[in-house]
Amino acid sequence: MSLFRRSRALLAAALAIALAIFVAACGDTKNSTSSSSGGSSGSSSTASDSSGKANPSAPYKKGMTVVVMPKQLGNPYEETEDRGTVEAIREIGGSASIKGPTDAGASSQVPLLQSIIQTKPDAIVLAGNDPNAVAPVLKQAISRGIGVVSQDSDVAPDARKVFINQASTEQIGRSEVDILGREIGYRGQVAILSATANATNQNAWIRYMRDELSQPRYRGMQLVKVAYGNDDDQLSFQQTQGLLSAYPNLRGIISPTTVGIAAAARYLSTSPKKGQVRLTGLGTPNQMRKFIKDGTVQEFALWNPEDVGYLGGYAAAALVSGQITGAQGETFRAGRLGERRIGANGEVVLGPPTVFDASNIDRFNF
Ligand code: RAM
Repeated sequence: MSLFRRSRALLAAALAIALAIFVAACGDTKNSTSSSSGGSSGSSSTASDSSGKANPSAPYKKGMTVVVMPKQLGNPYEETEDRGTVEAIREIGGSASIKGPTDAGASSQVPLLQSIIQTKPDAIVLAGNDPNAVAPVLKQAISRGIGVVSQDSDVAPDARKVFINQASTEQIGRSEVDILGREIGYRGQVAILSATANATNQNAWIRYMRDELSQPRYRGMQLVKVAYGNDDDQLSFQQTQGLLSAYPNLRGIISPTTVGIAAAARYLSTSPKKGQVRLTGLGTPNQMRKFIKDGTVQEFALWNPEDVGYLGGYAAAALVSGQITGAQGETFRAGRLGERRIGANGEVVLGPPTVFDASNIDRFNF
């Protein structure tokens, strides 16, 4: 009898422990579920939903909170882009805040992301400064039910659900070389003035630039240097000066960064090499207008940064609401940009870039 009682007591204790473990496990699951889809009326599919099923007609989650992170604060391009994300989230009735580092260094976003995760937003939309440095913290965010979308500059594909690419990576890279080639008659030394050495977007474009330069049409052009201005105005200015003094025969520079091309144009505009050393790349019309007007630059390209961010905002809203999971072929509504489709590797492409020159620059204001 006493043995029986003891066994019952042991059994009860074992059951209590098992129950406690079960409840604790349920508690975790519940927390992560509610932070991603709580309040959603209808769908239970989210970015972290292992069932992977999207419900395109699910309503937007009510009271959605989104954190938008640029590569760095204070860059007019990034500010315009982030404005677009905030606008999209507001349109669907959510709220968005912008948090970012003051420099575009590889790991400058990591501590910020760590503290953002603690506040449990529904989604994080970021332009990555490095594909890998931010990956562990973003994976942690995903595992806690936070929807992660990269825009402008991608992160490792398993550290986000969707990537908003401004235009085809290949088209951007090849067309920059094509523009410069035409301007210098396909002959002479050329250099690239990039952003940081880790930037996913610039590095991807540069890979296509190198490939384009290896085509027979460019055999008279030699790429002598890839310099890095770290998306810092002063450093980009100094790097331009350095390129011109190290390569006196330099014929052209491609700067695939809005910070770099504006700084390089400012340097060239007062240099005796103005007009001789051709400069092209990716710039904002507002920053480049005066250099087009004074003849320092003939042509450069870009997309509308606000639209990149706006598309990123709608992708985040669709992800959080279970309308998409990030799988190829899924579609979502993107406000004034219409319906958009997710391509391979979770990528959504905004559209072709615009080339700006003296004939059209005054039609743009960003
Ligand atoms: C800079 C940033 C940004 C890039 C543009 C073209 O503002 O590096 O990531 O997309 O240039």
